[in-house]
Amino acid sequence: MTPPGPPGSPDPYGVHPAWLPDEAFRPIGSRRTLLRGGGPLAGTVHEEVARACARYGGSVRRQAAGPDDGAATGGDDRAETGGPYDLMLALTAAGPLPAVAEAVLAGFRRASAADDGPAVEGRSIEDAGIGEEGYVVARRDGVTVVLADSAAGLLYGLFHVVRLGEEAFGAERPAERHRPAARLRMLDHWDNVAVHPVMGQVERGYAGGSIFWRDGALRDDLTRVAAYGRLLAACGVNAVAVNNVNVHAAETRLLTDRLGDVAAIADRLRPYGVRVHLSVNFAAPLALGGTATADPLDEDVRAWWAAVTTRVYEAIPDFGGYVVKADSEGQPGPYAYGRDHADGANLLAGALAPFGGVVHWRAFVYNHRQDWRDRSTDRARAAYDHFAPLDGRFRDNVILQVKHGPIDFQVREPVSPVIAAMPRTRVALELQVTQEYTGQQRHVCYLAPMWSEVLGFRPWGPAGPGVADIVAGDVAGGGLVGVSNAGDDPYWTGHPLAQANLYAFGRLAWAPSSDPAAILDEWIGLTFPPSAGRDQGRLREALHEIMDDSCGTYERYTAPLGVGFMVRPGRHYGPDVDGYEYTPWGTYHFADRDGVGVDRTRATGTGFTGQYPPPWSEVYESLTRCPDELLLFFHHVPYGHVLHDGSTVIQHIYDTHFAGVEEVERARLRWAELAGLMPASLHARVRELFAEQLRCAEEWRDQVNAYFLRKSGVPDAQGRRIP
Ligand code: GCV
Repeated sequence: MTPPGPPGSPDPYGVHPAWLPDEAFRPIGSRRTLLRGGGPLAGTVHEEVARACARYGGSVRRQAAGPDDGAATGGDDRAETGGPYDLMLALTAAGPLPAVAEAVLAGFRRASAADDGPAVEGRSIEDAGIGEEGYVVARRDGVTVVLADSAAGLLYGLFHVVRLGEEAFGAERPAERHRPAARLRMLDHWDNVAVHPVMGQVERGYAGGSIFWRDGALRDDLTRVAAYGRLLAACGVNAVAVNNVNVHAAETRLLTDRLGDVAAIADRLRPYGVRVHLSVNFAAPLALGGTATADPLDEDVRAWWAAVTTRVYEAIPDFGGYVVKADSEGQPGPYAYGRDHADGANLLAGALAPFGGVVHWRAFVYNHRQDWRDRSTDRARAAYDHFAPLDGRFRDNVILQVKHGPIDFQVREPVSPVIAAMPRTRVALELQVTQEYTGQQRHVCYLAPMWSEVLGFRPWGPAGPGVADIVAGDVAGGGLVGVSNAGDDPYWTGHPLAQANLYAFGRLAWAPSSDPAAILDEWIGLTFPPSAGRDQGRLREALHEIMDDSCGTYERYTAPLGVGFMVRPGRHYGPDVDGYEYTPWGTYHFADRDGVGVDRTRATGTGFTGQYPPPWSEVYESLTRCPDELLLFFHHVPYGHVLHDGSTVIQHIYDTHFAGVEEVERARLRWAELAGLMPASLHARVRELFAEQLRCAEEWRDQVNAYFLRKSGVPDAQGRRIP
C-alpha cells in the first residue's frame, strides 16, 4: 500500500516529493525532447520525460538504437516532421547524432584536446571522453543538448536540466562537462531488519521506520524504495548499504537465506543507477554454522566467503560490496584470532575481487571499555594507532571508511588524522547525515558548511592536497559515505528542512568544492518551486537566514570550543555536561574549578597532535596558534585563558550560549512569517519542531552556563541571569 502523502504535496509515490516535485519538471514537460539511447537507464530517462510531458503537454521521442528507431510519447510529435526539438539527450555511441548534437560533441572534443577546454566540474580533463557517469550540457541554435558516454551520465544530465529549470532553455550556453569527483557516493543505512530492543528499527534514525524493513521482514511494498532511488540519482548518490553496520542475527542472514530481500531492493534501485551494498557480520561463517572459526587466515573460512559471495553475485550481478564494522563496540573481528584489520579486510576483498566488488572497512575502532581514571588513554588516537601501521597492506578493493573526526561526529572536531596517514590505502570519508549529535532532526542544522570545511581541509598545509582530493581521487580515492537520515516519515527526514542535508551530501559527493549556500539555494528552488501567488523570493531569503549558519548556531548553544560530548548518554539528545565524564566511553572534558579541556599535546598530554603532519601538528600543539574553535579539543586551559578575539574562555562560554538561543528564537519567528508560502502541514510541522528546538536550546544554555558558573565561580561580565 502506498503511504499517504502529507496534504497539499502529493507526488507519484504518495509522499512528499522533496527536491523532485512535478513543478520542477514543467520546463522539460512542456517542450519537445529527443532521447537517443538504449538500455534500462535510458529507459528511466524516457519515463521521467514522458511523465512530465503527460502532465505539461510536451512530447518525447525515444530512439533506442539510432535515428531510424523509436516511438514518440506525448501530444506534439514533431519528430514525425523531423523536429525541431527543444531538448536532445543522447548517448554519444547511439548512431549518428542530429547535426546540432554532433556540433556540440565536436566542439567539446576540440576544446578538450586544447588546454583551454570547456568548464569542468570535478576532475580535470585528461582525455576527450565525457567519462563514466559524466555528461556534457550545452545550448546551441535554440536546442539544449545533453550528451553522455553512458546512460547513467544521461540520467545525471537530465537532472542537471531539471535543476536549471527555465534557464536551460534560455540563452545559448557553451559546452560544460560535469562528472563526479568521487566514483563512490554512498549512503549507509543503519536500518535493522528486526526491531532492536534498544536501538529500534533504525539505529540513530529520526525519521520514522525503515524504508526497507519492517518488524523483521522486507517491506511488502517497495514503491518508496524506488522513489528514494530517484531522489538519490537527482542529487548524485550511486550506492546504498541497506542494513546497519551493527549486524545482528536476522541481518547476518541477509548474506545467505535472506539474500532475496537484498536482491528485491537492488531491483528497485537499479533503474536509478544506485547499487546495493550489504553490511556483514565478520563472524558470519561461524554464526551461520558453516565453519568452526571466523579466522581470516583459515582456509575453510576463505572458501566460505568465496562461495557465499559467488551466490550474492548470482542473485545481484551489479552488487557493490560489503561494509564491515569489526572489533568495534562489541562487533566481532579479526582480533579474536590474533589477526589484524588488514587480514580481516583482505579476506573479504579476496572474495569480492573476481566480481569487481569492494569492502568498506570502517576505521571506527576504539576501546569502549576504557578506565576513565587513566589519563593516558585517548580515544581520539585510536583509529590512527590501529590503522596507520597497516598502510600498504590492504588489497586495492579495500576502502578504509574513516569518520570525519577522530571521535564521533561531534559538531566540532578536527579532521581525522587517519585521512592523511595512509597514502597507500584507498580512504573514504564518512559523514553523518542523520543528526545523532546535531539535534536529531528536531533542530534545524544544515550540515553542508561543516562538511565543506572538512573536505577543504589541507592536512599538509595550503600547498598540499585537500581531504576532497584524497578521498575523491580517481584511482586511489575511496569516495564519500554518508549515514542516511531518511526513513518512512512522509517528509523522508522527520524535520522537513533536514532534507537539505541529504541533498547536500549528494551534491558535495559529486562536487566537493561546491558552495554550501549555493547548494542550499538549489535545494530551495527545487523543493519550493515558484507557483501562483507564492512569493518564492521571500521564502528563499528567509530560508537562507534560517539555515545558512544553523550549524554554527547549534554549535554555539551546545558543547563549547570543540570539547564535544556533553550530550545525555545513550540517547545523545539534550545536555548532560558530566554524563560521559566517568564512563568507559573515552569522551571526557576534564572540567574542574580552574579550567577545562583535554590536553592532547605531545609536550604534556596524550600526544595526539603528533598524528598530524606539519604544519597542523605544530599548530594544534601550540596554545597560541591552535584555532579557538578547537581549543578545548587540544588543550586544557584555565577559565581566564584569553582567546584570539580577546574574550576569555569562560566569557565565551556564556556569550555563545546566550547568542545561540537568541538565534534559534529569531529563526523561529522568521519561520512563523512564512505561513502561506507552502503547504500548511509542512509549515506546521516545522513550527512545532522549532518550539522543541527552542526548549532544548534553552536547556543547553542554562545547564552549560550554570555548570561552568558553579565550577569556576566567575560571574558573567554582562550580569545576565544564570540559574
Ligand atoms: C552504528 C556511534 C553511534 C552508534 C553507531 C556507531 C558507529 O557510536 O552512537 O549508534 O553504531 O557510532 O558509527 O558504528
